[in-house]
Amino acid sequence: MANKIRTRRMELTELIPIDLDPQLQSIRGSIDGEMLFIRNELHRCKGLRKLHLELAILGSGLQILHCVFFPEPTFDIPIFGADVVAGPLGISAAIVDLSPVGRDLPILLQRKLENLPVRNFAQNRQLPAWGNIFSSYVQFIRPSGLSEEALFLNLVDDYLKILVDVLQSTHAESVDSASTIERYQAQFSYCLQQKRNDKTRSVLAKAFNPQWADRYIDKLLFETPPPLA
Ligand code: BLA
Repeated sequence: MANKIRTRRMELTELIPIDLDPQLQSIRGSIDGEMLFIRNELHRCKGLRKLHLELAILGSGLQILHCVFFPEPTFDIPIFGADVVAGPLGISAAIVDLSPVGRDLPILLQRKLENLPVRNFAQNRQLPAWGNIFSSYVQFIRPSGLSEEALFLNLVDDYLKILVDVLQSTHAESVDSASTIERYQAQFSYCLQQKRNDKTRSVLAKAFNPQWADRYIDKLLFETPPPLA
């Protein structure tokens, strides 16, 4: 999945890496003899202010892929988000969405999503209360077997392709327009809601410590967007 994301990422216009504190690029540790490893990739491109891909191995065989592409608030572009959590018994959670930053997703984008092949998964999972930030096109599942894992991977790739396509035909609006401000606020509340996911915090707090977990979530995973220039 990381390679699929990287391949689509290369199609983006003016993609450049964002400087990241080397201490956060690659994080290694070990607790009770268990290896911990986090690798972060951070970029920006035309229309997206922060593309974050994170791969983590956090003790007890927990493997996580976390990916969020945050748009520039001046662009009418949704937030791409994906998270896959795998334990020793396989993947327990796989989620992907293009989340709205306005009242709804742009019509053109909705049409493209509706034209995708329907994928049915055997086990749909229920979103937690903070998940009201996601669109009606969110897919949150526990994949059953390799064929559903492949199906989910194709779905992620389709969502990314739609994002790349829509970016090519979207132009920046003025920084002080009402819709830019609305999109900024929506992104702000997306970050606040994601921070209410106690599962992320507790895994990081256990692997490192609670203060480290809070700082990591606040400063890297879901840092609120910088003020509009
Ligand atoms: C759930 N996220 C989880 C779970 C863990 C993490 C352990 C529980 C797995 C399960 O219920 O089967 C942990 N996720 C992490 C950690 C990181 C991470 C440690 O990304 C990063 C280091 N979470 C996101 C993003 C989305 C997201 C971008 O970071 C969605 C776009 C969703 N994760 C998400 C949801 C759940 C989850 C909806 C289920 C929460 C619940 O059921 O309460």
